[in-house]
Amino acid sequence: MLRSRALLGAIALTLISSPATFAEEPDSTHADPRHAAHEHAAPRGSDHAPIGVMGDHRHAQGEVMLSYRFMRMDMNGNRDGSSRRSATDVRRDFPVAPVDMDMEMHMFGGMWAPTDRVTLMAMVPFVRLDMKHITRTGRRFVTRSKGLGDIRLSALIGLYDDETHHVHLNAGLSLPTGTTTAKDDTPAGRQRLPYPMQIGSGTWDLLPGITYSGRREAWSWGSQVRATIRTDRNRHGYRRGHDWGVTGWLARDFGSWLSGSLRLDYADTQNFSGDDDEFMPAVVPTADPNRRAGRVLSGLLGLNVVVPKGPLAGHRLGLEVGIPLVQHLDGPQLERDWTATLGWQYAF
Ligand SMILES: [Cu+2]
Repeated sequence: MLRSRALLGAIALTLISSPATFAEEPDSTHADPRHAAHEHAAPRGSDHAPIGVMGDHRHAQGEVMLSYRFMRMDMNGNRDGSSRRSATDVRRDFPVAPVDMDMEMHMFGGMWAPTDRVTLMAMVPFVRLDMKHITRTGRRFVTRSKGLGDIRLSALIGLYDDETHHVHLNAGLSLPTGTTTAKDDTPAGRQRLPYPMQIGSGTWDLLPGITYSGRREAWSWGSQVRATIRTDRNRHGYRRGHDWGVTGWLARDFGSWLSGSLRLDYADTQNFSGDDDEFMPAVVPTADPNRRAGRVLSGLLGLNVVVPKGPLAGHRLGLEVGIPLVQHLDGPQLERDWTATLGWQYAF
């Protein structure tokens, strides 16, 4: 833990103290062109990325933004590699097969910009998971877990801004605030639930990324590369897999207050390292640290709305719905079916 903190400190210092790599601000009366545009033109829906993208934009100095997102993911049926596996297939190798999982998250966010170049962001998730299973004897049971997830703190640090293009670094840290000891009743009694039913990672995780966005007339677009790097094993002796992903979007304004978007997202998650020795991976595939990896390419459709006038002027609503186009899982593992994110944002 100490080693991880020292490492994080060193990275943070490097980021803050290397001005040579950052575009110099022209002068103090001339803020970043992105924000200058915001001050003089009415806000547009497409000023922000599709709502499923985090840390896509910065704010002008002194600005605060509050946000709330509701996210849902449905996972139904198993997959091994890129082929589907029925529950009967899975139960040839395991006494218990997972058949369906629903994930819901309420995510509360805050952003604040101490300077035009740097925006700080905090995200606090509350997660609810439930998983349905079937045993070899045909008995069905459901396990549930819920609670505070891993809180994320980030700094978004401007690297380049001009009239059209914007680039910033995402330097984030995930805190081990989510539980790793969620329990529920199973046919074998009350037990610690397997890996995907645990809310937190139990580790301090680095969240590096880089975000690009651009706009020309009614069109806007952007891309973000992101990763989760686990710095250590948790107290049970495992760490979740590192992951990385890349996303790209294209949005078009329909009038000043509505925009629609298309997005592609690729996510690559590795297997876990180590294991929690309370789990028996021969019983159910979700207890196997080597059946967690996967690569998923998703396509997403989104809408962003900004209220143009009236008492709610400036409030934003976003909706984004996605389906996997290609997925390859180290299975058997529950496959992804669809995701949806509905969000609200307000800056002042
Ligand atoms: Cu914001």
